[in-house]
Amino acid sequence: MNEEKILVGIIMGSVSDWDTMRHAHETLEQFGVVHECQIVSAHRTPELLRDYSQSAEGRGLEVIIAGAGGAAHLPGMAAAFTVLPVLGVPVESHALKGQDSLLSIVQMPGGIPVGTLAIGKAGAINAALLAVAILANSRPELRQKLHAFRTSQTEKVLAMELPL
Ligand code: RP5
Repeated sequence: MNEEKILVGIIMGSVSDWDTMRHAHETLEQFGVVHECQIVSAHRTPELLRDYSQSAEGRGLEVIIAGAGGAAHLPGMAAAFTVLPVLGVPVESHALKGQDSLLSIVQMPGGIPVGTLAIGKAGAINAALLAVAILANSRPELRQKLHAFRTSQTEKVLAMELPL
């Protein structure tokens, strides 16, 4: 892509979420999507969360990916402050293996949507792929890259051999 403006914001509640959320970052890198990564905690930096989410649209962001663990309010609160699409990634918690994160993120009351992905690495990768798909609606070169990505995945699976 030739665009230099930041299109996607990846936010997470703690540095401890990075091991999961870096997969969203790496996937966006793979597609050449300009993005930013930042720690924004719903519980510990609520004002920052409000400022970040309220200013995102004006700054030109088109998608927010928010990852959090435990009582994971971050994606829902971000969505409360913006009409941009918010994709929520439940980070795997120690106590409940991320099921608490998943349930905190997924069960939004009707009216404020959060697109909830799978727990952990798969969710982070798919959040980025969904962000690319959203951006690709108005960017043919990104659409092309998505087609190429799918083709390459298909070829890899067709080339797989079982260790018999
Ligand atoms: C949440 O609490 C974060 O998203 C993180 O997943 C979890 C634990 O945070 P730390 O105690 O590791 O900072 O706010």
